[in-house]
Amino acid sequence: MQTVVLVIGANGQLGSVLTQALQEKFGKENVIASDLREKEGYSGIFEIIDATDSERIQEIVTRYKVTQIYHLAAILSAKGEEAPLRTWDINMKTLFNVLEIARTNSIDRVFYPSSIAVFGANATPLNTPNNENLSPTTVYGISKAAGENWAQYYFEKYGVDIRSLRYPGVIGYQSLPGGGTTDYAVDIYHKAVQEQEFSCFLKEDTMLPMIFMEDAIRATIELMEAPKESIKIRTSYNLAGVSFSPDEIIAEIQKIYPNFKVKFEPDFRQDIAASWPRSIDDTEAKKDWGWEPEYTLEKITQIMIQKLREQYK
Ligand code: AKB
Repeated sequence: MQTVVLVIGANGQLGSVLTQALQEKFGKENVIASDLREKEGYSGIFEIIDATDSERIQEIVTRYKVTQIYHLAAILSAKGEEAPLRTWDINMKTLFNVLEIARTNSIDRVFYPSSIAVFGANATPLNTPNNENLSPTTVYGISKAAGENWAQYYFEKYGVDIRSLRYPGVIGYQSLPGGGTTDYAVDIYHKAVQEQEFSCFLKEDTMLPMIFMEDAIRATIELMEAPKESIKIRTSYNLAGVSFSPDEIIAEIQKIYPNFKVKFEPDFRQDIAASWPRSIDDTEAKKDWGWEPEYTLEKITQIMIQKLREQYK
């Protein structure tokens, strides 16, 4: 059977790059990108979908005979705190719509992104294990922790083949993040390349788990390609790339831009970051489906600066 993929939230930081990778894999005619607004200059099939509207998702699933859904739409950690109940409503309603459509349409596979935000201050801060207790401190984290359990429920009760990763902060030159606590680690490169001072909303020694976009995309596709029997965890897999603090990323950038200046102005996002692990243990992902990250902070920095220089030329 032909794989036809629907990506919900295709305009986002991860969605825009993942959609392109899926087009390369399955062909442009088999990938339906969707979001609240059409993306200018997008090449391929695009449908406007508000994922809180299940009839609209159903219409698109039926029209294109969709076999896989990547549900990427969500309000992230920092933005979510501005309107907690609305964030809960949107994050959960969109997930339930996707789960129900997957169940009633016998969708082959669903991808649901989780996050390091499911962990809270009670978790082991270094090398946090996959089966650590979840005590999230943000509404985004609470919605992801609940979502992981619902994913497992739909798998066990209805056999919906839903797979999930707990992403760390994703760093890429292709797209901009929005509304997250890890966003500084992308913004900082844009400022460095424009030779401007950067104002950092985290303290200099706040270490967080991060991953380069290429690794994040490859992990997602490898997880979705893995044979069903090898997926042993049906809540979500810890996914690690690198861990670093603002001090460490600045030191790497200053190897290329020695005069790069940063001032520290921690805000409410510092408290969120302080409640998250400093590094996470992804042994289960390595063991079950062969995950192996490739990119170090040094390599990420070199590529980010080279690619952004081309963009700002
Ligand atoms: C955020 O900072 O909210 C996200 C995430 C780690 O899930 N990037």
